[in-house]
Amino acid sequence: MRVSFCCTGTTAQPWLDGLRAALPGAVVEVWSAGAAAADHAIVWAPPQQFFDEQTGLKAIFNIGAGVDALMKLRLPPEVPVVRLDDAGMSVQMAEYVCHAVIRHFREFDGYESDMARGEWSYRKPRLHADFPVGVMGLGVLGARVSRALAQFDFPVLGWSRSAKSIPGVQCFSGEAGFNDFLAATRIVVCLLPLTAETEGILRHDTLSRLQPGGYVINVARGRHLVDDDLIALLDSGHLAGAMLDVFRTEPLPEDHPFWKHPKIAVTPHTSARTLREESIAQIAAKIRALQNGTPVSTLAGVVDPKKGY
Ligand code: NDP
Ligand code: OXD
Repeated sequence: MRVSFCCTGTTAQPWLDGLRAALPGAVVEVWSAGAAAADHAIVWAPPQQFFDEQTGLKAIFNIGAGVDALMKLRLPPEVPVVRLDDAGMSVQMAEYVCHAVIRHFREFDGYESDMARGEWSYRKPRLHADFPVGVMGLGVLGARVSRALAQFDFPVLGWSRSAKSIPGVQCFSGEAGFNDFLAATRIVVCLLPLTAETEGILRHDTLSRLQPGGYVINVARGRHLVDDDLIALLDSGHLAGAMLDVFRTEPLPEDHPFWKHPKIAVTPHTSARTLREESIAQIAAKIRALQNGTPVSTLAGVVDPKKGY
């Protein structure tokens, strides 16, 4: 069995060492133009040439949860794409989002500014009931984040394509549920995949339906958000702030207004990182299962090409 590794921006050697240890007997190598045909591909942002040349693949493993960049390429038809299914990301995402929500709710950003000025001053306690948090996307990450937020007594709402039932979370679904979801939300968290349906979903007409004093946390993809609409709603006072981890262009260009906006906090696409050991263990287990004849449809994380995630 041959496994081809083609992950842009990733230091290959530790992955190769881990994959070789987890798949004894397999030839695991970094792809280069003209390489021998592989059975399985492990990819992140590969060039189109990779798929043009690798015509014998049985499965394509993406070393991230989001497959939006991959789905834009011409992929071999009928070859399953398998994304990371949690692999240690959901706890990181829960930490990030709970931090962002609590930082805003408890006004820790304000206390940091006070501290910088040497000022000892209290803010009035706020009520959880006044800060309902709405999570867009109730998949592997969104479900974990929703449950974590509910532990802190925030009213939690969730929105997904298909109907869900999560204890402690008021669930809405589909277009029919979107308006009610937005109207009941003050802090919105985006954990949707980027698809034709979700691109630009955080825009003026949707964000203006949030409760006054709304707050935006985008941890999914930069193209979910219309940047100028966010700035307009922050400047008009309808939105109180935003914490953003993902951007239309990454790294965020140095002249982008998000860097200096007083109501925006940015982090460098770090809310949930791919963890190498967990990811290798998950991918190797799936490759072994496929080699042993397990039907691909039973594996977690298989992408539906029609839905695009
Ligand atoms: P999942 O596929 O498990 O979950 C996606 C959720 O979005 C599902 O609940 C799905 O609904 C819902 N959804 C999809 N399309 C629509 C739609 N049109 N309307 C309403 N709901 C919709 O993905 P993950 O939870 O694993 O990951 C989510 C995203 O997070 C990734 O695609 C990636 O972009 C981003 N991400 C960001 C990271 C970062 O570091 N910033 C790290 C990892 C991921 P249904 O359940 O009905 O299918
Ligand atoms: C992912 C990411 O999709 O890191 O896994 O953004």
